Amino acid sequence: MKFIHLADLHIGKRIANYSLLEDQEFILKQILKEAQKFKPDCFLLCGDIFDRSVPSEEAVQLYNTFITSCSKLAPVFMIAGNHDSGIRLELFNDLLEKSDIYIEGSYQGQIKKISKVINNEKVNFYLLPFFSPSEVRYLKGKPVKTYQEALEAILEEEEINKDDLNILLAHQFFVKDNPVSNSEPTLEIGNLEAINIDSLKDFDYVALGHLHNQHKVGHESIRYCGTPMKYTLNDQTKFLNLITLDKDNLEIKKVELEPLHDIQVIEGTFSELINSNDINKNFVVINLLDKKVIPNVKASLLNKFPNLLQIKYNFENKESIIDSEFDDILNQSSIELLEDFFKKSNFTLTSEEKKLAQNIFTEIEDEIENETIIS
Ligand SMILES: [Mn+2]
Repeated sequence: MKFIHLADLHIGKRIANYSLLEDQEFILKQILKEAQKFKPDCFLLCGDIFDRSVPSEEAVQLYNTFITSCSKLAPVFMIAGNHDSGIRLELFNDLLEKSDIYIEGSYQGQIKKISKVINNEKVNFYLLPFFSPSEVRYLKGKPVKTYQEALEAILEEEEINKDDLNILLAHQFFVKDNPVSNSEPTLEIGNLEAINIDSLKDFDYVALGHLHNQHKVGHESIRYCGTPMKYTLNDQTKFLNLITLDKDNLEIKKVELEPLHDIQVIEGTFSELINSNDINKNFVVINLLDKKVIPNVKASLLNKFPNLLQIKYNFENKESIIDSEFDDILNQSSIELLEDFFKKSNFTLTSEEKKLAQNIFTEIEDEIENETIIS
């Protein structure tokens, strides 16, 4: 059988204050294009479909278009991640199942199992949304404390028929060797949620979501597919995972996904950057090599880098320079500051505009003075 493994779409996510919807739409269209060529037997979506539990209208629209398009090509299996609202995600799921869209939003005390016959082979899909130990404790009535114990309690009662092809969808933090697994608890926060892969050995493929860079966990068949686009500077190049699986064979074809805008670090002096001919629409962090603070630097650089995330200076004693600049500012009159601001943005105020601004400033200053007297 053939399938496409996706996770961590985080539809509706923003970086700094920029909406990524256009970028996400661009990537999802690429995925659909590849899917049309690959002709999968199903799509697996392993959680963090949305970035927020209450997504924006635009995010819901994009989700709607994408899932509808997927379901026209093949059945869709979906679980909720820790970012999703399980209840919202699984809205109308009984009705959607009639259209071959299977969504499990929250763990109900038993893993949702859907069986299909694909290419004369019985395939069981186990849909396990993100869970916490407390939910499992409550639903199973067992004193589980860790994520590890919770998963063991969940899988204990599942009968997995090894003659069939068994695929698990999950959204947790899996590691090859988990130091927390046995008796010795550790205080390392990063490991508290970790679950080792020992209990996954009965599955032919474990489709994971949660970690954003794609990698296998111990075995080729236990994998995080990663986000379909970069969400941080540290993210690696993104690939779509086209998977062919049968009882004794696993083949993973990777197709590079081209982002609409990349995320990158750019280095240079202010004058180099501002005099470059091109407009760079990537999401950029700029390392400025200048040895002093440039006034209005962000406003100016935004003209060349409209998706500017952050500006960093690389010299020491920055504070003292900023302070002396503050002194300059304090010594200037309002109208001088305004003229300066426009000059740096390449505008010159006409004498008429200057007069108008001066009148406004005088009015405001008078008002402030009067207020001070009254109070
Ligand atoms: Mn995520």
